[in-house]
Amino acid sequence: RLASLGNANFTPQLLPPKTPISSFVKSASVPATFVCMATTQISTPSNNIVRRSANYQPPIWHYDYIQSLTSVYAGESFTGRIDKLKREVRMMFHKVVDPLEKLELIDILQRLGISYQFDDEIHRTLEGIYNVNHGGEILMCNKENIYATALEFRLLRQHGYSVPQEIFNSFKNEIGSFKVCLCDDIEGMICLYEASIHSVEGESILEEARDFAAKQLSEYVKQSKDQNLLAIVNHALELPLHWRMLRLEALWFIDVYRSRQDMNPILLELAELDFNIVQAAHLEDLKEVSRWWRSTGLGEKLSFARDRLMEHFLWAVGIIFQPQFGYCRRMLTKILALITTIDDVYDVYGTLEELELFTDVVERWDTNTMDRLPYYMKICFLALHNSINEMAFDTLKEQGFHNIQYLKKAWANLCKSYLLEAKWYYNGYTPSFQEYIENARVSISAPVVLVHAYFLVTNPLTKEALDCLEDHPNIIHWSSMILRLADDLGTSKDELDRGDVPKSIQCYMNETGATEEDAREHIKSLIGNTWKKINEERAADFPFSQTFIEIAMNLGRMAQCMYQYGDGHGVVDRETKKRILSLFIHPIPLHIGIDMKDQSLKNPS
Ligand code: 0FV
Ligand code: MN
Ligand code: MN
Ligand code: MN
Ligand code: MN
Repeated sequence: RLASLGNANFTPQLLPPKTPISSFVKSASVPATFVCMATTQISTPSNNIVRRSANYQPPIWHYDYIQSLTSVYAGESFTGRIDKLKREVRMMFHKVVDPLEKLELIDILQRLGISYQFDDEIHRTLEGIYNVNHGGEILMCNKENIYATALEFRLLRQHGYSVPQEIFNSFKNEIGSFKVCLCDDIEGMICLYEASIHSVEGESILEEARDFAAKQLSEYVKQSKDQNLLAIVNHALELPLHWRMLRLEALWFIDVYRSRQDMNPILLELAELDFNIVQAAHLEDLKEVSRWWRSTGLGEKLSFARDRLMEHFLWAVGIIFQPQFGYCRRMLTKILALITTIDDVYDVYGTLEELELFTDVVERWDTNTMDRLPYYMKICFLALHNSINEMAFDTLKEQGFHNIQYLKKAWANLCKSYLLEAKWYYNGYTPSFQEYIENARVSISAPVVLVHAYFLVTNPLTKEALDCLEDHPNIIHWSSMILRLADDLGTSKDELDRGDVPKSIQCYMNETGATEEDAREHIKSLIGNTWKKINEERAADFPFSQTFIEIAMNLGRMAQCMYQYGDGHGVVDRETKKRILSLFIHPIPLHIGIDMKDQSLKNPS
């Protein structure tokens, strides 16, 4: 059997190590066509190889351009101002007494993208609210106020507190449906909708709440004249807050917040300034990692592969944006660039025979075995080997722990899953949905990304967490699912057009007879369910840090962002280009007084 069908936590042993394909084919009980076609492919003489092409666009962000980028927000010039603004915000936490106002302050800080500066204050405040309101089953927030209840519910769940869904029961009528009168409160409906996305499987009250709120919001969209509120409602309906890429969301919200009646100029200035300072730090990361990419030569030498350094950096920023994680961001960018290159080797360029060899060399992780590879694969393998070993060296140097075994195993598993897909492709085999997804959640590379990310952000490492990491933890599993399903929604059309294995949509259609449209809806609903599993994991007892859990969630968010309008990773000159410009190239024009270094707090004019 190629894969276990029943157990979702099972990782298939795709190929016994170092088994030649002939013996693999004989020993596996697979359909006869599979065996026969595999043999045909192997005997293809290497001198008349027909290679596919993906016709990827060349990169639009060139090395010289990236190296020329600078920011006036780099360095220490604004430190004094930032510190002053931060002190003001800390004082707000002390001054505000009303619990709802406290919650709103936290919500705004999160949405503006600056809550990472106030972790302690936020934790202390939420702890206090939780103890008062949920310690003894009494809700201090007004039971008639759906807005306040939903806001409190969402913030507490976001921060790992267990708040029961039943707190929404007081908004239902005698026959158990949500009261119709609630729908006049559009802010409340938005809040209820965003709260409902934090459900776990089986929470039917929250499901009802989501459907109810979504329905009211859709009605509102049809008749509203208030353009500002309309934009906010549409934004929520398009993709809920919980699933959104943090930096883009911050940028969007800063804009919304600027024109709000109750805008607090201190919060706005801090958000704008902090955004620009973080952007300057990102630019430094980008320039450094772009020098690495150029030094590998992969972009030029492997012309069939995607040359996407800038886009990989965007992924990395989506996964972790805080300025203090620059090392992690740079290493993740390298990892993503290597993954994409190798993915194209398997999906586009390599012959099955070459792919067998490459997989074997990666499994052995041994440069002595490299000579069997064609030149383009030698370049690829040695770049991989050098880059990953260097990261392992950093961990060894900093923490005294040798992690090569974990890293190389993740890469070997990735390559084995790629190889299995290649075999399916060459044999015209369509797996069942379950069989497909067992392998595809490995082949989407999220386990590689997350295993590396674990080492990049964890210090000190613990044996408990390492054991858990080896054991295919659920959080990695579900994060991989979201990435795979979102990727399939965005990329499978082009993939099938140029020749590739059937992806989740096609496997599902093949198995159930569903139309493509229905299959896509089904995949979207699976993404929603997978988020519920992630919500459950987030509350579970873990040996992993909050940072690591956030990374796993952010990978899912980034996937939904990148594939929101199609293949934002392969196709670079549309939405992705706009996003890159606004995140990395253009600072936010500051709306405050002229002298930034002036220590007085001027209001925006
Ligand atoms: C997706 O490409 C892609 F670029 C991947 C998986 C490599 C980078 C990984 C991350 C950015 C997380 P593609 O659609 O070709 O992937 P599949 O697996 O469908 O071939
Ligand atoms: Mn927290
Ligand atoms: Mn691919
Ligand atoms: Mn692939
Ligand atoms: Mn794909």
